[in-house]
Amino acid sequence: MAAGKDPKVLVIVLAGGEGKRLMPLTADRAKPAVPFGGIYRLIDFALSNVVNSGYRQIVVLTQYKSHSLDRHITKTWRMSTMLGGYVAPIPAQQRMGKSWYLGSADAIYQSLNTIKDEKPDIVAVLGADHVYRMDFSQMVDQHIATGAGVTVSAIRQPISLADQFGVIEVDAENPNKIQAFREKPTDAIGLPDAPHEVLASMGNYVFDADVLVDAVTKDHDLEGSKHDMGGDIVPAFVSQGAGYVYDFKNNEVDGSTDRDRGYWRDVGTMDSYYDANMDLVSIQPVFNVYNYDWPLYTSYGPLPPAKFVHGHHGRFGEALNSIVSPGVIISGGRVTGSVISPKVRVRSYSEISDSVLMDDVEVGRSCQIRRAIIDKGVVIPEGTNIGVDHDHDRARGFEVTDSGLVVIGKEQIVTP
Ligand code: ADQ
Repeated sequence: MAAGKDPKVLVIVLAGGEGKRLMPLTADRAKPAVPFGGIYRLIDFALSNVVNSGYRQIVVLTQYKSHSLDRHITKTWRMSTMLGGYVAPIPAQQRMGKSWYLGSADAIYQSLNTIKDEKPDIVAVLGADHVYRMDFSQMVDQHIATGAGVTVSAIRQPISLADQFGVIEVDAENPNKIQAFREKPTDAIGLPDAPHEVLASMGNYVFDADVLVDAVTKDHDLEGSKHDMGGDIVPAFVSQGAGYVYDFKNNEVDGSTDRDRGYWRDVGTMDSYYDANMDLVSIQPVFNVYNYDWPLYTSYGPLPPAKFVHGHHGRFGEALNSIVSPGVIISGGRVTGSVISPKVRVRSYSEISDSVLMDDVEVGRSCQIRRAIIDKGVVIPEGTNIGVDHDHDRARGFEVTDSGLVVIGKEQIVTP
């Protein structure tokens, strides 16, 4: 579209991902619905960014186990209608044709009616499963100024992770122009000025609306295409010399500090999911959830404040270097370095360290819990140890990752 006019922007959030590597957390919910940081779901970060960027026309394409995702979107984001916009979840099964989406480009193809109805100038296509703050309007401005076919936002990542990302090589003469884009390569080459890093796609794309419609329509009929944004659509633009990169390090968000500027976490694996949670609990967190200039929207129901009380024989209930959500009661137990979600109970003589406890987890007396992720509703009986002896953890059916994290699925039965 031409520069100089205020563009009409439609946002399409891709929220159909299965998130296999986050099992068991994704056993019965889509990855964007995975709880994070106590009171959030992963999709809240993308949607908060969209709303804070000033965009109000938002469709969320869902697919895989979307029940809790739909419920969360409806509960949290219905207020956007009051702001003159909408956040509309569109489940795959209600669309044309018999098949569910093949890939993310097919999801857009099947939803083309939303673009035709809305008649935007620009469509921003965003992933739904990263933790970050970003003002998308800066990327849209660059897209319009360069006249790109597609603009892809990018950030440097360690080369060891190259096979998890779309890896971008830029033109030496024009660092905004993408010379090569390879989806999840196993033989990536490091950057000239940083051999241990690559420039990774963040999975966010900006297109002129008519250009996107044309691209996914052509791709639909293309033999051999996997109908994937990163695997097929973006490389097609790059091969025509029309792919541009937006460097995330140039993004400025209201209220961000030196510490959390440029923060972006892919939480695709259990370790990265855990690390991103731990980024919230240090004394000076690398990701600052207390930035009220760029609020993070969510909802967790009408809950009372968290409470810390004496437990058995006057034992202190306490938490340190931790995030403690509403509705939590810590009576006589001790929590350190942990993320504690709504309505968790911790009882006397129990010690929880470096862990993520999701909603409604109940910890009985005298338990030891270390480096664990415990999904919703798990009841931990008196005297249980978790993360203390990994053989014992495995024997009880808990997942233990290579790095020694113990993961317990939703409502899984736990024995001491
Ligand atoms: P991946 O995350 O591996 O890589 P993908 O699984 O397609 O790619 O997920 C991208 C987004 O689309 C996620 O938000 C996911 O939930 C959603 N999604 C996937 N399939 C969908 C479908 N059929 N319908 C609706 N939504 C769907 C992508 C890019 C890489 C980039 C990384 C950054 O392909 O190039 O580097 O994101 O994490």
